[in-house]
Amino acid sequence: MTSRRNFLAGGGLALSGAALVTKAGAAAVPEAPQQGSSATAGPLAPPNGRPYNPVVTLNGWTLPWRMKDGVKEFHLVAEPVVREIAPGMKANLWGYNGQSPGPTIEVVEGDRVRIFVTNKLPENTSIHWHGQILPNGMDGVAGLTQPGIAPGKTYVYEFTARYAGTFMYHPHGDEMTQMAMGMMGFWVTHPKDPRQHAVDRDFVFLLNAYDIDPGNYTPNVNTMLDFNLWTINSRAFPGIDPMVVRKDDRVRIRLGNLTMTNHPFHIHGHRFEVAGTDGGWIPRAARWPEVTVDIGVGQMRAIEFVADNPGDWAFHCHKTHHTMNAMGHQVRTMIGVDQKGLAQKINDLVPGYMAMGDKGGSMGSMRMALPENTLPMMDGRGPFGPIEMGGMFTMIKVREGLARGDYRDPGWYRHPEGTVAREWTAAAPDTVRAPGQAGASEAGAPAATVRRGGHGEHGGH
Ligand SMILES: [Cu+2]
Repeated sequence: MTSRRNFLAGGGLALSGAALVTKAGAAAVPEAPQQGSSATAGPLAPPNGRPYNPVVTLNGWTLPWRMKDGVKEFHLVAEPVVREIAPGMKANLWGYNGQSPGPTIEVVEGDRVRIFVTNKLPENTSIHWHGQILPNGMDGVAGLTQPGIAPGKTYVYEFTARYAGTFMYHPHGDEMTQMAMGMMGFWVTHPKDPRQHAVDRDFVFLLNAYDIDPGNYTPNVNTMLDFNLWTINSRAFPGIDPMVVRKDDRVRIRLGNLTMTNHPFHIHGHRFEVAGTDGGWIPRAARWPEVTVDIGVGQMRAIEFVADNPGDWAFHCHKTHHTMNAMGHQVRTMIGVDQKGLAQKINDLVPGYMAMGDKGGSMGSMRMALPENTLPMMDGRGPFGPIEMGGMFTMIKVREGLARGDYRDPGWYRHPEGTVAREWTAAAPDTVRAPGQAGASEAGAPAATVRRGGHGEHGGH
């Protein structure tokens, strides 16, 4: 309980699971708990029902339920929310129960589940339970299996969670708009036997993306591919918490992709196995090792590894534009272009103009005033300077001796003596061409490598 209290200190969880039961026990519709904090809430130990090993939602939380006549009752409220994407930028989104994404729903295989959905949006909505095998009329496709839920109305969905696995929920009503505005959530159905697939730490998050021009607060919902904020649970690094794990913990990370492109997620310092797909768990003998897993549009993946290598390890989408925050994609490449005079002239017309780097875009050398409500392309600071990734990036912090259930940020890794890459200060040897390579001079001296005063210098011949 101590670690859970630590998590919620400063958080905005209005109701605990216990309060939910006592306050709303007699009401027809259970109360809808709200979450205002974007901190990672600790695992929600199940207060009743079958036992399971709870997950941790990165920069999110799990929705409490009440048990009524053997049925798990949840209440989701679709509503406008304000989500801080990262310190310095907020977005007007649509979500559930105070946040986007909505809270994670956790149930156990075989559970009877009843979900009340209240619509506080200005237009019709519905909820599709992505990946669940359920009666057709509970599938949540507006117009096909039910009428849209009109503003102010509450609908109820009821089905049995039949298969253990990793799932999502999202609207199938004006979905282009509603998903671009952040309407989505994670769903985990745990196995009946909590010893099955048991891990020490089980993280979940959704991949999502927004297009919000600097100075604006509302996403452009017509954008199809050229998003400028690639996010994990509607957070961009450095707004994303690290995944803290104890050395030798068995770790699971479950990811769902509700963007309009694929995301190849890459881990540093560890190999993992792809353990679960959209269809459920992969038998042990059929799992395959990877250091990158591609998560296609609309897909879910669960990866597992033993965190046996201490350190602060990057975990990120490998599309290089996806580890940037708000960036313009129409900027011309200026590498190698001398802009000295040009920047001065433009500065006379546009005060504060910064020429794009003629040596590359490394942020260490680029600082400029930002417009209101946007993020620098890369903004995190590490122990060695600016961290040159943003967006869909976070870290896995592997440490010895953490307590079970302790997810507090342990600070930066302290490297053992002699284990950090360092500057080489002794003389470097001359560059030598590979033998037989075209362009090598007859004398065998390097032809393309210009050394001052050496054979290749032009002057004096
Ligand atoms: Cu990506």
